[in-house]
Amino acid sequence: MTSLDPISAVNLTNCDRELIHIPGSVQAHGFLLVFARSPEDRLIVVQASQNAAEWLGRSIHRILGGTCTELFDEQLSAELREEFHSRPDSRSSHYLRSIRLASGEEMELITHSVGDRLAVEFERVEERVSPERLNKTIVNVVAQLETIRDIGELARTITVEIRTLTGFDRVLLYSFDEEGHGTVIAEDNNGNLPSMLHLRFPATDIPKQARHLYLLNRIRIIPDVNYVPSPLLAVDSGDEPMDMTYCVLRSVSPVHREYMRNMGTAASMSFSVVVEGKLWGMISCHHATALSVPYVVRSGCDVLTRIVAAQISAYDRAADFAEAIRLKAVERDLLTYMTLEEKYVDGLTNHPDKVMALTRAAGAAFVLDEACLLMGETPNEAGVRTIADWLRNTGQPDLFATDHLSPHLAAAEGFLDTASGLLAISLSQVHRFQILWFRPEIIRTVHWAGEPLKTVSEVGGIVRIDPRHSFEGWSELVRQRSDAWSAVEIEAARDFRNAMLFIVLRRAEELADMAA
Ligand code: BLA
Repeated sequence: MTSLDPISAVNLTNCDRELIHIPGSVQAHGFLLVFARSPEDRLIVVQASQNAAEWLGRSIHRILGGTCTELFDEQLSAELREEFHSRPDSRSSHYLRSIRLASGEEMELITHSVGDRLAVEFERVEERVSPERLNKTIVNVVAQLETIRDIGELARTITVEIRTLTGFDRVLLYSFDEEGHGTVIAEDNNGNLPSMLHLRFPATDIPKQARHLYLLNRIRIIPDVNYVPSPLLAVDSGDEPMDMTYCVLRSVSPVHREYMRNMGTAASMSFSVVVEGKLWGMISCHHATALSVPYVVRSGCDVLTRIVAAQISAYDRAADFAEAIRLKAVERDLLTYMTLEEKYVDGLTNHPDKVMALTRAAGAAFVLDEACLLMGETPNEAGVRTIADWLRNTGQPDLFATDHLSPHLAAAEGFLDTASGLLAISLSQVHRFQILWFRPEIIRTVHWAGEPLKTVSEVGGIVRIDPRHSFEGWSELVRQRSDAWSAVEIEAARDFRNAMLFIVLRRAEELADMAA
């Protein structure tokens, strides 16, 4: 069996390498059987978690290599054979039904297939939930959607509904920024665990491979962080341990278990909020003591999460669309002014407010061969020239955008109050014609949950990775950055550049015609 010891990993990059999809063990609230089909269409157990022996009351040696009918009745064996036929390589788990073991224990069966194998997970049933209650919550959320107008309100609603449905102490909606850092944007909490609202968590708290896995399998449950993992055993010692991406019982990374204990949470459950194919955020539920939630309730929460994701996508699109239309009108006005003037540049310089409005900038500058025209809040002429020369002389693209200019150009540290952010277009490599838009520095205070970078520690020359111990608030001032340019604003600059190229070219042709 594969055994990985993530605690001895060396740095935060290695943290991304832990093979969390093949932990080689399961959590203790159930057991796993992996079946292959014999040529006679019999189901043979090729891998099993060791704890199957206790649940089934027979030795693991009699389970491994045995057939389905030796373990279960004919009806269940037939149903599992049918699963094999109807869901080849299913890539998502599927609820079959509940059964009662010989011990009298009730288990829910969840299946999925990977390649030519069928994984059957047996999960202990702790609680029955009435379909009416589930139905009521879903109908309630959908009804509220009609009146909810923004992400904040939507986020608050979903955390309240999921907490009511599941009984967790704390439910958070956690959204990721471009760099993968997360902010808690909504919370519903009964007071047993501290509030995390508005706190920020570093991207390293959920490493890359975990984010990838959470895109494939959108529900993660850890009913009791203090469980004893049960190893997965195979009939054939050369067999690869099962890929558990789609397993509900997949054993948890030891680093993450330590993290949960440091956080004071004994149970957790997460749902991935996937917007336009990307992990936009997570709904994260915590409990101070062990807590399990039945499969049907988890599926209900998953449906709610998908509704929320679709709604977020709709809000984003509607907002982008409205902004794009607004900027298109500004662009149209500018182009009209240009065509009305004999010297088209006058059409722009006579309307500085419109030029700045095109990208929602605080200042702008035109650099045309020797001329330099400034409008709004900009660096002085020498400063603008320094920036424009740097763009031109270092081969920057014809469209350049940053909300953090100083790491690109050290001299920009002298103009933070006007040019922490820069959006620039260049029209021609031959004649110099650049338009630069500027945004000032916005100093922001970011409230982290604990100091973010203290995850690698060295004790007696041994470097080890620590999930954070401290979740006490810790503030950081973010400097030298402006408000970010949105994709719509950057597109407006690109469209404007294309339209201007067309006008400039037409003017040149007209002049040539007149001269001929
Ligand atoms: C997984 N980390 C996770 C998960 C969450 C977080 C939500 C998903 C599993 C779950 O639901 O418990 C992090 N949980 C948070 C955050 C909040 C929260 C930020 O509630 C905010 C309120 N973690 C580390 C370091 C490593 C690490 C340093 O801090 C690696 C060295 C790893 N986190 C880690 C791994 C997983 C994880 C490997 C995947 C666990 C798994 O699915 O097996």
